[in-house]
Order: sequence, then structure tokens, then C-alpha cells
Amino acid sequence: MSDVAERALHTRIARSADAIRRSFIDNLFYVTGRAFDDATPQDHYVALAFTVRDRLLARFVVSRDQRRERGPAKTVAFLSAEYLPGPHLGNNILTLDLWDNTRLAMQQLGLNLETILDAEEEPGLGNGGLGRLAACYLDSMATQQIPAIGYGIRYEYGIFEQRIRDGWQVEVADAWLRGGNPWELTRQHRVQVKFGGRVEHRLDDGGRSRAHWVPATTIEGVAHDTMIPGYGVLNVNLLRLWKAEPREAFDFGAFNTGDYYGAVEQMVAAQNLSKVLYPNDDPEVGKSLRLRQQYFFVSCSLQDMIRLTLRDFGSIARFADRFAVQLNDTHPAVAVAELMRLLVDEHAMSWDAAWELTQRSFAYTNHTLLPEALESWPVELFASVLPRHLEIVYEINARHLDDVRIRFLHDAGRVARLSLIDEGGDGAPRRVRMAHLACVGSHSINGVAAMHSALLRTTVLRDFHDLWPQKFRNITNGVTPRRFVGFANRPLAALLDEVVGGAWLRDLDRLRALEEHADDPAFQARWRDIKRQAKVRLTRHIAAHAPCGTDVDPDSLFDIQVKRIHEYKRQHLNVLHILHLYRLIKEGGQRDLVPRTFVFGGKAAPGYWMAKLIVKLINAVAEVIERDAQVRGLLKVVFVPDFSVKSGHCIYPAADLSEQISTAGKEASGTGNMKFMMNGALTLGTLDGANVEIFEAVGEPNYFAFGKTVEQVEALWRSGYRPREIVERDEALAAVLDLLGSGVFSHGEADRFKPLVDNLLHHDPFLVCADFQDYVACQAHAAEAYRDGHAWTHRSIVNVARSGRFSSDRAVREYDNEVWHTSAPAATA
Ligand code: NBG
Repeated sequence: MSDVAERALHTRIARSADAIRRSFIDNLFYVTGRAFDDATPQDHYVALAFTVRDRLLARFVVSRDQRRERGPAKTVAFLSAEYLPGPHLGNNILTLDLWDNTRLAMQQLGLNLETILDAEEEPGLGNGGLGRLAACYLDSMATQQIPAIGYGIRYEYGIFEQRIRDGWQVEVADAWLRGGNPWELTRQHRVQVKFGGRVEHRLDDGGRSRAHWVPATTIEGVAHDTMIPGYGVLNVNLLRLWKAEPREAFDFGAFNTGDYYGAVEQMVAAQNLSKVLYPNDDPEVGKSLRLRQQYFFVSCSLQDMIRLTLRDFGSIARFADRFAVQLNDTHPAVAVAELMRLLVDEHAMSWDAAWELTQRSFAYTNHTLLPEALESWPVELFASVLPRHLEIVYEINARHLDDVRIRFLHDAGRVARLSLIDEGGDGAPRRVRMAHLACVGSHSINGVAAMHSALLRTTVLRDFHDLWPQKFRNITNGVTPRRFVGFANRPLAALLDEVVGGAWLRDLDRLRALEEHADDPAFQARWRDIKRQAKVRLTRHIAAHAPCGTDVDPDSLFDIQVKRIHEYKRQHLNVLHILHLYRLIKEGGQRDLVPRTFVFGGKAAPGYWMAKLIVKLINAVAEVIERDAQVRGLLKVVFVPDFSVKSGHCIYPAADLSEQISTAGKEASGTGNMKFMMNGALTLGTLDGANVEIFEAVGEPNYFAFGKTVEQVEALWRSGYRPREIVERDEALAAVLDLLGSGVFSHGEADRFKPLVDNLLHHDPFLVCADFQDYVACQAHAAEAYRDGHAWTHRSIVNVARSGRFSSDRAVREYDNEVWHTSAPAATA
């Protein structure tokens, strides 16, 4: 931060504990209307949020002024249907370097900062890793001084709140806005978005055919901005979320003809667009509304970018110099057609010039190989919502396939595979393939871990790779160390400050210097003490929130798996191992096991029945184990309800062992694996996604690897996989499946988990049976390793020391150097 700017900040708004205390008391009164003595923790939160926001605004204004002085800069427009930023208050206090003074100010008032932070409801505007990644990238772009706007949807209801009732997941609506949102600034200008209707083609004055879209409805987008400050720099970027509103509160036409309710209905329909986030992995989502949501936010965002381009450069031809548009998966892929429409139809640009600009602007990140997650829309639905866009998609496709035919003469199969339209057949409808649209419209295509990018090239995007190998690259995901270590694990952060110096939070590679201390007994003792503190903290959280949450032993091995519940992530493999240990104790009388606490957390999509059954299974096993005196002290299973960014803060730091056990080839990257690693957990995992790179970074014996590799998985499928045969050969597995089917975990109701057992015996699509034996052996090996405290601590330190490359700072710099080419200053640190 420059001196001048620093002074400007200080004069605008004071940062001392005194000043913070005074602002807090003012805000408590003027914002919440409460006298000090009547205020609740929620009121304290609001008052402190405004106090911090005032200081953030001061920085925002300075940052904006500086930017204006420098002139318009190329900006990243990050288009994402999901963001999981987590609670803002604590992170902003840390980022603005106000921690000590704020804590002191609260202390002086007899208040506890942690209790206040705990009152914040986080914006759950995403499902899982993809949305959290978007939030990590915003944090890192701000810190790396890459000008950026994150564009998305301001869902009124985010991801549901998960409660556990009788072991089952129950979904409760997430009314995160009910207490207001101190962090957002509502902007005045509104953007119009059209839907449905028809297209007319008329000749313009120059005799050129022009399309005129006559929509059935028009609604408006209202921008809500959240400031995203960089750490250790003045720069503040924006998260701009669109809320849908009716064009006019009433359709006066309808009102005048007496159709009052019709008019109100339209108003409600408009607001529905940004009402609720769709859960992913859900086979039954209401598709039409989702397509509308995607188009809505994309259109608002592109119109906003065009406005800014015209404001700053006076010419739309400069669009690609003003914005690098990153498509976070295919959810915003309709942007390719929308930008073409805006350029050609509304700004009278020629098709070729518009296409050149479009391809120069867009880049696409793919986040999954799972075929069911690759989006496509029935042509009929697409036509009814976006009639003009369908024409544009057809035109893009015709030109694209002409190129393909020239390159690959007489290869009809390839043409069909590369087409933006899946022709359906056998009764299946024709569909628009969104990943194809994204690939054709972008100059860069990347996967999210080395292995995933390699698989993309050889599987789902193989034909595109044949066509344009130069478009392809890998950019391995990363996570922000500010939130996940700096804020979530303050004792560890303090130790790191002391040992490697404070710069590690902006330059995570500096942690490498920790390795010098990895064998130092005094240092190790402090390391272990910090881990234990974190475990005690999690123990308290569990006692307050989890069923079966009492008497967790902080000295047991904390073995943790938190992530969305999905068969490919194989929480059930973890459960089978627990049942195996349970049997060893019950039947073999084994008492010398390393005491373990298995912690699970994660949401199942409301319509994904098998995932919900797995949640029930975990809770059922937890309950039986809880009641069984024979295993007490050795085994404990806990399901932490409502896994979120917020609960993650106390979960990641507490882990000894991080479970990353997806079937090889299924997890694109994973990012929880990185958060655990940064907090000193050892990974027990398959060679899948970014696990492979974690393994490369730490090597043996600092990682517990098991399971079939991608090649072995493929070979197994090719040779005809028969799980039953494996079960017949593996006594331990057979016994565990019997136990599961016996009714022991379902109050004698033997059929409860039968679908799960049958699925494993007859299909086992994620190779749980094939990996079971190796998993159990690897787990036993990890437990043995845990007995040696010195060696384990050494490994834990090595994991943290080598986590530098998993910082999202590294990831966004790669994007910038290879894809976006903004002129952000070179890395400082
Ligand atoms: C998820 C992958 C994860 C990955 C995140 C972020 C989707 C579609 N994909 O493995 O499953 O870490 O994206 O890239 O949500």
C-alpha cells in the first residue's frame, strides 16, 4: 500500500480500538435501534458488520480513485451461477488487518468477538466445491490485484439448511436474507432481460437482414454489490449479484382491463427467477426455471460489461480489451450466444467481427467428467425460452461444422459428435449441448487438476482436442489460505507468522521453510498442542450440534470426510471400513486399536435417494456404536449436520486424517483435500483429481495412497466387473455386507439398507468392493503410523510446508498469465 493511499485511508476513517468501539456503539443505535443493554448477539453482529463495512468502503473508494487515475484496465468477468463466500465479517476483519483492535474494542465493551462472528448467517449461494472455488478465486484475484467482477445470481434462498431427524436428512429453507445483509450495496441502474416470444427478420435501411426479437416478457435485473478486499493491498474488487424484478410493479395494461391478479402474478413470476438455488446432483430439478436463471444472469452481466466498455472506450469493438470472460462450468455458457446477439442484433456488428470478439473474450473451465452433469437443454425448451438464441446457436453450428467437414472429410461420426446439437433419436428429444457451445465460443479450455485435464482431452472433449489442441490447458484448483488457515486456524497462523514471517499469507510457498523445524521436539510439541486445541474446538461444536455428539475424545485420531454426499465420493466405503473395525472388536475382542473418531459432514441433494440413504446409514451406525459399551473408547462416529463454509472453519483445522476416497477418474479436483492439507492433516486417498498432485508434492510416507488407478479402473470395466465375485473371495467384505443387511443398524428392519447392499453386490458402479481390501489395509497402516507421535507430527508439518502450490493465488496467476492477460502487477510478496 502506498504511503499516500495509506494516509488517505487513515484520515478517512480511523482504525484504532477506540474508534472502532465508538462506531460500533453508534451503529448499534442508528442501525439496529437498540440500546446497548437490550442488544442481542444478532444486533452486535449487525453493528460490527456496519463498523467494518464503513472501513471497507473507505478502502473501496481509495481503490476506485486509484483505478480511475490509471485509466480503464482489462478486467476479469467471472461468470458463475454459484458462490459460497462464507461468513464475511471475520474474513474482512482479518483482511483489513483490524483483528487485534476489533477484539480489544469488543473486550472493552464486555463482548466476545467469537460470539459475535458466530451470529452471521453465511450466503449459501452454491452447492459445493464449484461455488466455493469461485469464492476462493475472488479472494485471490483481489489479493493479486487482478481487476475482477464476479457476476452471479442473488438467490433469495440458497442451499437448504440440513437438519438430521431420526438419522434422516431433512431440508429446511435457507432464509439467509431474513436478518438483512449488511454487506451488499443495492445499485440503482436496472438491466432489461427478454424471454420467449418470437423473432422477426426485417431488412434494415442498408438492405441487410436484421433480427428483431419480440419477447413475451421482459424482466429487470438489479445489481447487488459486495466488496471483495485483497489481503495486504488496497485493491477492492466486486461480487455483483443480480436480483430479478418485474419491469414495472404492475402491468398497467392488465390492470386497466381489470386483470389485477394477472398483473400481480406476472410480478411474482419475475421475482421467482432469482428466488432459489437449484441443488445439483438432483435428477428432478425444474429445468425450465434453471435455464431462465442462467440466461437472466448472463444477459444482465454482458449488458453491464457492454455499458462499461462503451463508458471507458467509447467503442464496442474494444470489448475484448476491456473484459476477459471466464465461464465457470457450462451454467453460464449461453453467454456465447447472448454476446453474439447483443453484438449483431443490438449493436449492428457483422457476424464475423462479432464472432472474433466473442472467441477472443471467452474462456471455459470444465469441472466434471460425470456424463450426467454435462448440461444440455431440449431444443424445444430452448426455443420457447430463447427463440433468437436458438437461431444463433444453429448459425454458429453450421459454420463450425463446415470447418469440421473441411478438416475431416467423410467423417460423419465426428461431425455428429462435434455438433452443438445432439440429434436424439429413439424417441429422445434433440438437445443443445452447452459444453460444446462453450468450447466453440472460447479461446481457452481448461480442466481443474492435471489428471482431470488429461482425461478431458482423451474422453469427453476428445474431438475438440483433436480439432484445437492449442486451446487446451490445465489449471489446477487452489484455495485461499487467508480464510482456511489465517482465519480458520488462528493459533496455527500465529505460529507460522513467528517461524516463517507474516508474508506466507500472500506467498504460501514460504511455508517451505517450516521443514527445517519438522524434527525439532520443541516445535513439534507446539504443533501438536495447536492440533489438540483445534480438536477440542471441534469437539465443542459437535457437542452443540451433532446427534451422538457427546464425549468425543480429543486425543483420538480424528478421521474426517466432509463434502457433498455422492456415491462417487464413496462415503459408504468409509462406513464399510468402520463396520469392519466394529466387527474386529465385537467378534475378535480386539482392544489394541488406535482410538478413532470418524467425522462426516455433507449435504445430499434432496432428490438423490441413495445419497440420503447413505446419510441415514452413517447416523444409524453412529447410534449403534454410541450405545455399545464394548466399543466405547475405541470407535466413535459423528455426523456434523449442515456442513457449510462456516462449520468448515472448525472442521478442517481439527483433522488428523483427510478422507479423499473417490473412485479414480471421478473427482475432477477436490478442494477440501487442499484445505485439510494446509491445516496439517495427512491425506488418505485414491490417486484421483488433485490428490495426485498432493501426493507428488509430499511423497511417501506423507500420504496414504490406496485403490485402483484410473488405468486399472478402465481395465476392470473392460474385462467385465463382477462385484459379487470379489465379495465371494473376500471374507471380511462379505461379513461387513452381511452385517449391513442384518438389521443391526435398522432396529431389526433388515430391508432398510438392502438397496445399498444390493447395489454394491450387483452393480457397484463406483467400485467400492474392488477397492475395499486395499482401503482397509491402508487404514490399518495409517492407524499404526499414528501411534508414532513424532513421525506423524513430522509428516503433518511436511504437508503444511508443501501446500504452497495449492493456494488459489497461484491458480489465478496462472489464469492471468495464460488466459486473461490483464495487466495486474507482477507478484509481490
Ligand atoms: C466440482 C468437482 C470438484 C472440483 C470442483 C471445483 C462441479 C460440477 N464440479 O472435484 O466435482 O473440485 O468442481 O473445480 O461441481
